[in-house]
Amino acid sequence: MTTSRRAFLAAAAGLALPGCRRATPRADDDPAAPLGPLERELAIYNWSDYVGSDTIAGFEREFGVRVTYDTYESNEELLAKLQTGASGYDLAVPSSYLLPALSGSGLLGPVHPRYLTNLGNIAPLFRHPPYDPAETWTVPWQWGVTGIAWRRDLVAQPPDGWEVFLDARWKNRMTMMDDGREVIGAMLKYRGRPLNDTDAASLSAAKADAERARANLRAYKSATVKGDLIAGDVWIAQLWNGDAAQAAREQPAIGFVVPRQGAAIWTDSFVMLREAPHPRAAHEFLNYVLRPEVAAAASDATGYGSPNAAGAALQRRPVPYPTAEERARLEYFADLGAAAMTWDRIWTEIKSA
Ligand code: N2P
Repeated sequence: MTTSRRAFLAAAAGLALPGCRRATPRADDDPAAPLGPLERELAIYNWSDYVGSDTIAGFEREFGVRVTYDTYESNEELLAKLQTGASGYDLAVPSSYLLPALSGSGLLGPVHPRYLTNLGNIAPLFRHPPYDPAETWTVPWQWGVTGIAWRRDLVAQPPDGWEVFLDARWKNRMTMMDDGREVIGAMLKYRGRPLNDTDAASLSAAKADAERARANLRAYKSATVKGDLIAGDVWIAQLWNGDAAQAAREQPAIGFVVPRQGAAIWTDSFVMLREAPHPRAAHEFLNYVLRPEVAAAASDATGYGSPNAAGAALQRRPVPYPTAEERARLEYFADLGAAAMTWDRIWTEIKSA
C-alpha cells in the first residue's frame, strides 16, 4: 500500500494525519447559497454499466451540456482516483460505506437542496439514511446485492453457498470479484461471521479461506466477467445481481443466487466533489436523474433496484426491495474505521499469494 493511501485510510478512520489539513472554504460549501449559471460541460465518474442507454445523451440534448463520462470497476479504483486530488470530476457514485472516508477527508461538497426539486421521488426507506442523515452529501442512485452468478447449462448442481469457490471441481471456471471488501466479506459470511468483522481470528480464517479459493479461480474480475459468463469461459462467478441480470439478457442460462449463509447489500449514491468545476450542471444532472422516467429507464437497463419510488412504479422490470425475511440474510457494508488498513493489507496479501 502506498504512503498516500495509508494516510488516506488513517484520515478516514479519524486518526491523526500529519501534513494534511482541510482545504480552505469555498463559496459552494454553503448548501443554501445559489450556484452560478449553467456551465456548458459536466464530468461524471461512475461504475461501468450503471446508467441507461439514453441517460447521458438525454441530458446533453435537453440541457446543451457536453458530458465527459468515465467509468470504474470498484470503490477502490474510485478512491484511488479521488485521493490524488484535482480529478476534474463533478460527480461520482460511491457505495455508502465510503461516505465517512470521503466526507471526512474533505473530498465532497454539499448538495444544494434548492436545485433538487425532484428529491421527493425517493422512497422514504432511502431518505435520511444512516450514512448521511441530514442528506448533506448524497443523492441515492441504485442498490443491489452480491451473490453468485452461474451457468445453469454447464453446472449441474446449482451453487447455493460461498463454499462453491472452495470446490476444486470448478477449478479455472470460477471468478471472484477484484474487490477486497467483497472477497473477504464473502469468506467471512461463509464462516458465519459478520460482513464487516474486525476480529483478528475471523480475519485470519477469512484470509486462509480466500487463499484456498484463489487456487480454484481463473481470475479476480468484477463486472467485466459478464462477457466470460456469456461466452461460457466462466461458469460460476461472484457478482452483483444487476450485472448478472444484464448478462442473463444475452445468455438466458445464467442464473443468480444469494448464498444461504448471507451476503452484502449496498446502496450507491451520487456525490458532489468538492472541487467540482461545474457545480450548477452537476445539480441539474442530479435533478434530471431524479425524474421518475429517467430513473426507471436506468434501472431497467442496469438490472439494479431503484430507490426512486416514482421511477420504480414505471419500470418494466422492477426489482423489489428484499423482504424482511430476505433482509435477515443481508448486511450492508460499513465503514471499517481503523480496521480498513488491516483489511487492505490482507487483501494485498491474498492477491499476491
Ligand atoms: C457495476 C454496478 C455495481 C455497483 N456495474 C456496485 N456497487
